[in-house]
Amino acid sequence: MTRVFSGIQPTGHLTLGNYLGALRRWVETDQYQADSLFCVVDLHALTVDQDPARLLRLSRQTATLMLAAGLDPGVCTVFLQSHVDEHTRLSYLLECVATDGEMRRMIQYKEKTAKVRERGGTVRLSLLTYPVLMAADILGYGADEVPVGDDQVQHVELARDLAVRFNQRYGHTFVVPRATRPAVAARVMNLQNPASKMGKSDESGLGVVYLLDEPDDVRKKVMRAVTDSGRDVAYDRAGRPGVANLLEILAACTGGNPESLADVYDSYGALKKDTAEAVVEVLRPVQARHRELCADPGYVEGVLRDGAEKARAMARPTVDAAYRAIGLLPPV
Ligand code: AQP
Repeated sequence: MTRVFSGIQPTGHLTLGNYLGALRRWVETDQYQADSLFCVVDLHALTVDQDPARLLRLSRQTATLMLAAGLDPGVCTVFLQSHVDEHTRLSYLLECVATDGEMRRMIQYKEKTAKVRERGGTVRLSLLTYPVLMAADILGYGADEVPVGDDQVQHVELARDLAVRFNQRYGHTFVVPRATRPAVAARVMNLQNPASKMGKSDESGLGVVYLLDEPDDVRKKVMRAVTDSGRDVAYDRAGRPGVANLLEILAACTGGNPESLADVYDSYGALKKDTAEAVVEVLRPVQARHRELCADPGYVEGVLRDGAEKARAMARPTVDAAYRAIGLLPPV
């Protein structure tokens, strides 16, 4: 059976981008068709400054939302990255096959360091090495597929390169994984700035729809989305990114396709109204289930405890094999 691994960072409140680009596929397809693991990658969050109390809250909230979206611990494994030491054990071994040059070429590293420096902060070493930890997340479980949005494809490529290099140097140890992308909404853009991704650590929340936004806030954000000066509705991602983004969101929420939806609308107003309602409807059941789960925190804790135990048992043999291959004695 195909093995799937993917994760979400608890660096902010989950967004519609996380849902349409990742979470929904995990729920609707991956968990049923594959032996799958889904992880709150809390160690990755520490690559930039975090308020500890907020990080704790967001880790819990992210796990709760993953379950609220429909991940079923009866068919998949849900856990926190920091609960399974195998990730960091393997990460160090992979740092010993990765190069400084390939880390510095990562697009997200360049973008995030620029952001940190703009704010006058210092860049943490872990921001540079984070893609190696992500490679360890994936390779430790022998994942064949990693469902991600566009922004993470380069990191999965790195995981492939490291797996191939390690296997060539030390003998076959790792499965070589591949990234899989959603058919639509692989890159949901910020509603106020359609040139940049809708990200959960964006400072202006106006362009970002959060999974826990009230319906009226969703409507306001979508109705105020930046479009362009044209009048007719056309799907042109490069020339008319704002309208294309709305069409993609609508398509992803209704199961349509953005090109044919463009023919249905003759005004931006009508497109925005239908997009807002479609998003509200997609979020409604997730929010209802989230409320139920918040009333039962013991259940979420239990899922994470069992998930970590299962994940540890799955990763341990591969990480021990990597120890032996590279010349270290695995712990007894
Ligand atoms: N806008 C998006 N469109 C489609 N997919 C997206 N993903 C994230 N944003 C979009 C996918 O969601 C999964 C988990 O994302 P993450 O936690 O690794 O990254 P993030 O939400 O982008 O969080 P950051 O890095 O904390 O936020 P920013 O970028 O604001 O700094 C991944 O599969 C990702 O592709």
